[in-house]
Amino acid sequence: MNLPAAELFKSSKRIHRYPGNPILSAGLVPYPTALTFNAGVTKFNGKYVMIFRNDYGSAEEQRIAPHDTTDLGIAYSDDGIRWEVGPKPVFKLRDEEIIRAYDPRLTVLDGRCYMCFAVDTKHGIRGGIAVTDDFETFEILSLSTPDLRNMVLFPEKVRGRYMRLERPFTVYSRGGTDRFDTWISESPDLKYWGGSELLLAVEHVPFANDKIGPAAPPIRTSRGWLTTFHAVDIDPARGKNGWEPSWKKRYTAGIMLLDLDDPRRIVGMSQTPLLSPEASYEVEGGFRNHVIFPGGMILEDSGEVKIYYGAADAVVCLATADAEELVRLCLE
Ligand code: BMA
Repeated sequence: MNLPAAELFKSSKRIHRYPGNPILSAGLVPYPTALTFNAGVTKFNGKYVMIFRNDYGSAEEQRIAPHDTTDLGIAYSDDGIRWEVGPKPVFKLRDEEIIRAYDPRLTVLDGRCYMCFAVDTKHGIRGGIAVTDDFETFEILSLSTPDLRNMVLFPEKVRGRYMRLERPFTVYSRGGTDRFDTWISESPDLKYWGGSELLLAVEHVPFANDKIGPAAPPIRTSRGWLTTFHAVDIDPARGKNGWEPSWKKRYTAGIMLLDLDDPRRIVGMSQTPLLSPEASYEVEGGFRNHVIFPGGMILEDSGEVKIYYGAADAVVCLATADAEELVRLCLE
């Protein structure tokens, strides 16, 4: 399919932005914050729970100490739309070696809540997995070798194995630039990971020319594991577009369907983005404009899917769709 860019980068008609977006922004947070985005969202013990990335400090402060400015905050909701933010951040990693943890993704598995997150260290970016039962105490189960981030867990074991999608940063072997792909790995215990295989390569996504990677953790449907991914296109002609002097990338959200019994097999993938930056809160006023980054996906009993996404690296937004329609979109 060779669509002109104006057509290729349109959001799908099958997804609807919540009219009250953004659902979470700095103004709702009762402690110092500048940007609240890239949240993991799940349902746990009957409540919606969100853990969001909290970057604080002004543009100038971010430039002076870009890594001393991130922790993770928590918010709860009864309807998945109106959120109440907890009184203080719940997760922060920082020591001699570790600079910060960010971009959480939540998965409830066997009654416990697991959180994948990225960790900037002085020797590379690592992917972490922690588990919590109360959102106060988190036990870290594993930290990957660098460079790896954007890990998401499947909500069930498949053929007795825990599964995750992940995005290594293969810089040397992919030509010295961003050509990053989505991989899949398995584990007997969530600590030791192996059996890794390439799942989706960037060159197979018509709306990416830079890199791709997982977004929100997959959900089970009768036709397969439905999962979003992030896709990045870069245009050297782009310039200042946010807080930074120059930002040339655009982040869209794609969607694909993986085989239920063998998620290493892609059953179908939409050839155009599910969500592409279009709304004002996605294209202006953010830290990096033209960024959409899903971090949470919830399937309701009604068949409605709620997709939570970071917009412009500044706020958390909600979009909804019908699960069956998303499956159809992947299979067309
Ligand atoms: C990636 C990560 C994300 C962010 C995105 C766009 O590299 O840092 O947290 O949303 O860039 O800035």
